[in-house]
Amino acid sequence: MSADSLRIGVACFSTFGGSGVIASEIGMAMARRGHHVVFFSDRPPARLDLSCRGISFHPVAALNYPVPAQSSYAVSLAAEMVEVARTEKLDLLHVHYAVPHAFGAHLARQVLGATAPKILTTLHGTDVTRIGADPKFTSLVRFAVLAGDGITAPSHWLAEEAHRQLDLSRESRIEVIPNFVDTSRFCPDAKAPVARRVVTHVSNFRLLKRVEDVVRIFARVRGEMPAKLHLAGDGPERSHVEALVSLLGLADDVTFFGERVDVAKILQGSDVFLLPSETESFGLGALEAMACGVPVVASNVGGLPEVVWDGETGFLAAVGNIEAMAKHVRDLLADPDLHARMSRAARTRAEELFQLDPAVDRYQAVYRRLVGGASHRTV
Ligand code: GMT
Repeated sequence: MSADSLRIGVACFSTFGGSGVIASEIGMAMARRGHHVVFFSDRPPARLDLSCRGISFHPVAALNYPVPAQSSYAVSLAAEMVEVARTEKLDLLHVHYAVPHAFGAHLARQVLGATAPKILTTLHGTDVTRIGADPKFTSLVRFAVLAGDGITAPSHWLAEEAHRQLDLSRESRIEVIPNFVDTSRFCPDAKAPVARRVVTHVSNFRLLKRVEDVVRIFARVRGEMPAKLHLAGDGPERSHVEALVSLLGLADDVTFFGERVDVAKILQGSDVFLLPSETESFGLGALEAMACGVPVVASNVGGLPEVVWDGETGFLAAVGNIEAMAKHVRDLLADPDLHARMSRAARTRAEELFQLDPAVDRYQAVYRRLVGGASHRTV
């Protein structure tokens, strides 16, 4: 390690969601730049490559005592952070998703006192729009977010929402660092056959993703032309979605891939990406699809308009407007010129605005600023 290398702790979810992907990608990129990066999670995050030099992983173990009836993850996380911060002399803790990670980091910092690392909190979405917006939790989330030294968000929309929902004063600066994609891994597959008419959706199958809308949109498309639907991911709504697929007689044309690490390969085999979510702070899956040259049809909510350009890299429609989204998908599948134009525009936009390295440069600059003594109140 060189003298200006940082020692960074990262707390994130291990699941397939976008926050864990972004945390893993930033951590691996920091390690490639010579920083020492320690990950904290219940198990290794799905897309984290532990063979990367400079990366280590510390499992957050549950309390090994039967009295606390429910898991106390924030307490276990804080305990792990305290131990590792002392042994590894961490400069900074970067926590992804405020709950419970910002709480764990704050608790660790109280214990560590003067030698404590700085804390950067990256808000991701429902930590603000669901948990933070719940009156019972607003004050706690606000407290945890403000207790750190820096705050980032992946879209202007989420930064605004955080100010509003958490009642943050304008002195608390939230830096917007858009999510990003590795365009060398997520790229069009030149060898893929054309006009396969494959529609794809990737998510964690939570209610807010409206995966049933995906199936109903596909049913309307399939009623007018041969097409296939590829569904990747897993989550609480999966059994309902499977039941709907059977009910609509679509089983022969729908494939459930489950949770997959090779998302790029699934996207490369797609013609249209569907994301009809009820809310989305950014929509990382949409960006990954665009990088693969796949136009996106999505709902016009949250940070999605900052990612998908309506009419250029795909189409946006009101939440729940199944008819409009089905029409957009049909137009894309039926018109090779339109599809080729939007495919090129999607790839170009991903390359021009959402590359990995410039985003990591910005995170690195924030790290250095915080370790140098700045905070969200002073920048
Ligand atoms: O906030 C969530 O519901 C979970 C989170 C995740 O771990 O995937 O998703 C959010 O963060 C992603 C990465 O920044 C964004 O791409 C997603 O749009 C965002 N989800 C929501 O806002 C619903």
